[in-house]
Amino acid sequence: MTDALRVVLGDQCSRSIAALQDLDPVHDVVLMMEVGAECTYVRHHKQKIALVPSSMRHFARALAARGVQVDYVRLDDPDNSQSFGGEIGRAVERHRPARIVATHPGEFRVLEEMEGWEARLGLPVDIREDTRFLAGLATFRNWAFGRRELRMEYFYRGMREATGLLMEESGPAGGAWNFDAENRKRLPRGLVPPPAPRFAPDAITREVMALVEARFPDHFGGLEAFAWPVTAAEAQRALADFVAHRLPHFGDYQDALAEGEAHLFHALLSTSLNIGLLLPSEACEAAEAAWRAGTVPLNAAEGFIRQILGWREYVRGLYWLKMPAYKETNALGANRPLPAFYWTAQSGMRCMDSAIAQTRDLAYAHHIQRLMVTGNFALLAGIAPAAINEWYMIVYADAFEWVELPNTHGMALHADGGILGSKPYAAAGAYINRMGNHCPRCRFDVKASSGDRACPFNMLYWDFIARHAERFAANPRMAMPLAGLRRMEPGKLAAAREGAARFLESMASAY
Ligand code: FAD
Ligand code: DLZ
Repeated sequence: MTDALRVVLGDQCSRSIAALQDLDPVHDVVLMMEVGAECTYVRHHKQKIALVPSSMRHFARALAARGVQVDYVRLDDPDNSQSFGGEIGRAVERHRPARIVATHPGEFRVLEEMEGWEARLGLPVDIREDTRFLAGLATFRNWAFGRRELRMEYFYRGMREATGLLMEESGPAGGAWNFDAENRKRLPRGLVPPPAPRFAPDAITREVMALVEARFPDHFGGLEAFAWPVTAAEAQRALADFVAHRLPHFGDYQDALAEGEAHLFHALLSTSLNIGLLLPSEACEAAEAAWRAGTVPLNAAEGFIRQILGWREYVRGLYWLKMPAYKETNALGANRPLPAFYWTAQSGMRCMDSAIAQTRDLAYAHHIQRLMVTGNFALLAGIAPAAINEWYMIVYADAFEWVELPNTHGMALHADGGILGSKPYAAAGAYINRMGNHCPRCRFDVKASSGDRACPFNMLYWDFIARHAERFAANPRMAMPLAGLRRMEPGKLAAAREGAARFLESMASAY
């Protein structure tokens, strides 16, 4: 008889996952389930559907090689009920376990379901904390308790102190907590980012890819460029390659945009981190070690560690603190449907179309493309948060709701009314022009804010600031844009707003 049925979900492919920590290889069975419902609750990009089951199959094979009993349900098993609920029920019938052990999932809807298993199955269900994160949920809750504002920067400083990462006896390494001011360079002409390593699909991945093409042929995106790590060993190689070749410039060009350069000096590690092939502690420690060895500058190591120890941990804490109400907020009353060009990459705006086409081909875009291009456009145009959240959940291989939602809903759309960020990341075309190289070859004129060729970002920006001027008046961090609005000659503002209205109308007709 089985003692514990130990459930490992698709984003829990880590040797150290809590559900496996006291595993008894003789009496316990590990259950892994490929289920159709997880591929279609949002219609994920094909690369994400290939990535997760392929990583699951590799992980299950590694467990079995260590003598662990693994009950693995494949997507194409004829008896597969295609849902977690159905499969856990069938597994309980097969193994008659005394108890179920699981790890806290990454999405609220899955936790709700898991919390119902005990009553439904009549068995004790132990849902353990996900110890892969550097801040436990109670730690975040305690940090947040009684604070008027939940700013990432202060959370991050506490995490630096708690972990000792980039800390000296006297305080933060280099005498400052962050070096953001050094991290806003445009990519200079002639500096070519090194190619990122590609992990060619092996037989297991190719089999999953064929299954994806057969079962989900009309999901967004292509599989041709699939090159993600699917094992812990590959993720370690990806980390080592990043630290050696791209981390040295990561800080400097963290905010840059460049046409044809999909990853610049970014790490391409979010899929490995989010599905558990790589631990956040491993990534941070590798960056710190490179700085201490003198191979990367401090602004690069700190910039990278802040993304993981700071932002990644912070958004997860916020998600679990604020869900489920968080997802329902819509502070700016945005209600437009998603424009068709988010799928077709045919908006005519060069920065948008290249971010969307790259997303379709790679299931990846770097942070500035997500935040300042597609996110900024949605914010300015007033696209409904639910529609944009769904788009981000669908299109990126690294999308899991605990990390996607705060970034999209809070950071990009300001739909949470300022819980995550003290002001909206709203920018006109000048920002995109300053940080990137799309504008000179765009059919729109980045210098114009009215007229047929005016950059839509400019018209929409002024319309956005004017539309929300009353609300923003109470926010000292919006003083500059509001002063700009007041300085604007009334005829010019009216022309920009009329242009915005025309553009929004033309966009609506494309649905
Ligand atoms: P790098 O830029 O090299 O950063 C290194 C690592 O830091 C990343 O791998 C990631 O784990 C972490 N990181 C960086 N920024 C953030 C952040 N803001 N929040 C959390 N972790 C961060 N990230 C996801 O993992 N999944 C998502 O679904 C997701 N959706 C996003 C949606 C929007 C609108 C925005 C603005 C950001 C989103 N991000 C998301 C955060 C960030 O854009 C990605 O983590 C990053 O682009 C992944 O690429 P990389 O590994 O090359 O990251
Ligand atoms: C994303 C995903 C996909 C596409 N497929 C599976 C699957 O077949 N089985 C599984 O256990 N997990 C899958 N996942 C990841 C889950 O959606 C993820 O565990 C939840 O989103 C909770 O974070």
